[in-house]
Formats: sequence, C-alpha cells, structure tokens
Amino acid sequence: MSKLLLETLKGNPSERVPFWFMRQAGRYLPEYREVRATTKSFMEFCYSPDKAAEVTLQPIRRYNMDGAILFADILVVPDGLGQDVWFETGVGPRLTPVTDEESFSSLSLNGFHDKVGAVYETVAKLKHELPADKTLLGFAGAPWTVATYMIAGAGSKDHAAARQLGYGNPELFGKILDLLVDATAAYLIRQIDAGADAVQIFDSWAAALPEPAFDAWVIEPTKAIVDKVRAEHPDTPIIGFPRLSGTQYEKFVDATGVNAVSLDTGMDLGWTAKHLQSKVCVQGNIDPHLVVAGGQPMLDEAKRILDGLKSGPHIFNLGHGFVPETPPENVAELSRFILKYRR
Ligand code: 1CP
Repeated sequence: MSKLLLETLKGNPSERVPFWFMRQAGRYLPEYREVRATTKSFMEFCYSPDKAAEVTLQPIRRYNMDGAILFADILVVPDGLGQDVWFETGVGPRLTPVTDEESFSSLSLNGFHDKVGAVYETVAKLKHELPADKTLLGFAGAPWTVATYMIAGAGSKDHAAARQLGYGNPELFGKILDLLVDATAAYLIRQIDAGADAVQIFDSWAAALPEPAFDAWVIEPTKAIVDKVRAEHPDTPIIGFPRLSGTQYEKFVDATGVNAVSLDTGMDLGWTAKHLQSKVCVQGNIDPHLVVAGGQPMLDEAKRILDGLKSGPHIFNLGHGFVPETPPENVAELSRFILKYRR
C-alpha cells in the first residue's frame, strides 16, 4: 500500500492532499490526559515506549491523519548528552544551564544512545503497529532551538541568553552547536534505522535572527545534519521548520538541501508557491488558534490554503502546534474537510 504523505514528501503529489498536525498528540485530547496521568515525570513518560506509542496512535484513530509523529520531546537530546532536564508543572522545561566551559565539559556523546534508547523502541513499536498506508515521522529539535533551552536553562521569550552567548563567546557557542549536530544526526539516523519513514527538524525559535546569525546558527547546523543523515539514509525525506524566518526561508531551502519545509502561520502563499514550492514540498499552515475558534472561518481558511498551494507538493498541517484548549470536535471537522478536498 502506498503512503500518500511519504510520496508527497518525495515530490510526487496526488489528488487528495495528505495531512497531519503538529502536536496532534497532547493535552487537548482526553485520552492523552488519561495516559499522561499514569506517569509523574514528563521525561519518564517520553521514555516509556508503550505509553509513548499509545499516545502517538490516539489522534490517528480519531482523525485518520496520513502521518503519525513519534511522541517524545526535543529536550531528549540534551538529556541524552548528560544535562539535567525536567518539567515543572505549570512552568515548563527546566535544565541546569550550560553557560561556560565548565558546564559544557559535563556534556558528552558517551552513553547517549543508552540514555535515549527507549525512544528508538517507541519508533520500532510504531512501525509494527501503524497501518501500512500511514507515514511514520521521527523528529528532533534543531541545534539553535535546543541550544536556547540548554543555555537559558528554561524556555525563554526572546532567547536572550543564547543570542548573547552566540555573539559574546562564539567559540563556546560553536562547540555547543557542533555537539548538538553530532548528537542530533546520530539520534535521527537511529530513528530511521528503527522505522521512521521521514524526519522533521524543528527550529521553532528561528525567528528574527540577523542574516549572519541565521546562516551560522540555523542554516549551517541544519545542513550538517542533513548531510550526515543523508549519507546513511539517502532516500529518507527530511522536513525543515525554520519557524518565523520570513524571506530567509528561501536560502534555508537552497542551502540546507531539505526535501520539505513546514510553513509558519505568517507565510504568504503566493510567495511560498513561487519561491519554495517550486523546489521542495511544503507543509502548513493554518493558524492553530483558528482551530480553537472553528466553524466556517476555519473551513474557509483551510480551502484558501489548499487552493493556494495546489500547484505543487503540499501536506496540510498547522502553522504551529495545537494549543491545549483546542476542541477535539473542531479537529474532526477540519480533518473531514481535508479528506474530502480534491485538487
Ligand atoms: O504533558 C504535556 O502535555 C506536556 C506538553 C508537551 C507535549 C505534548 C511537551 C512539553 N512536549 C510534548 C510533546 C512534543 N513536543 C512532541 C510530540 C507530539 C506531537 O507533536 O504530536 C513534539 C514534536 C514536541 C516538540 C517540541 N517540544 C518543540 C518543537 C515544536 C514546537 O511546538 O515548536 C518544542 C519547542 C518543545 C519544547 C517543549 N516541550 C514541552 C513544552 C511545554 C515545550 C515548550 C516550552 C516553551 O514554550 O518554551
């Protein structure tokens, strides 16, 4: 049975547009909350293959998406490198910050795969349990985005700590990015070995970086990961997501060699069709808050996106992940609409 989403990623679009949603598993689903409640620590939950596989499959059963995204988190990679990572309820991720040579020296690739190995087990389980027509997506955070958490020790608004370290101590910052390139490439290769059909690299915080910083912190590390993964798995599509990077999306596509890009909510569809979709598959980009509101405006916007990206390979998705207050019935209505649409 052919996988529509995988074929589209490879540049072979079909009449029906395949779809999946970022954060399609998560707190907006009551069945997720039920499984989540059985494990106190979020990291431990990510390292529980039975539970992680179950919550990955939940949205597919409800909505019949074409793709399932591995349930894990981008902060698995710093955890695997030996940094302390934990989630505080109502606060978010916390890490012991890496700010100098001494704190950096405690990180290492030694033992990385043992520490994160449960994630590869989740992928292997999913490979076995997922229907044959569904595409299994692995993922990792991009080095820049993961570094913003590692350096600040938490989520941050304008990523001040990482930007200031990047400008002020480019040598140390470069070492952090290089280590993340090696770890992330190895991590994605193992996910593909275990059965992932394609992988996405989330650079959620790529917004508003000046051109030289975007080149050095977003493009170069992503290109290095693409090259390493492709050397092992030349036919596995790689999706980039340099979120909110505006016109810098174009050089991102040209320079990194990704097979597809995920579009944030702000992308102009005409510009996207001309500058990005002519070269790679695109994925996006309905506003997750419009799915909270729902109704006819949501369906009108879905149609505008589907029509606007009709001329090349397109996978319908959100411009960013679902928020916890999303009504599950709105996701159902949107899914039915996409499934019925024909180009
Ligand atoms: O129990 C919970 O519901 C905690 C919320 C949660 C969930 C559901 C977190 C904590 N992570 C996840 C799963 C997750 N994270 C997935 C798999 C599920 C799916 O997509 O269906 C993926 C792909 C991620 C990736 C992720 N984690 C990103 C990149 C994508 C994005 O949303 O931009 C980022 C930035 C994170 C960090 C993170 N993890 C969790 C939270 C609350 C955050 C964000 C903190 C912040 O705003 O800085």
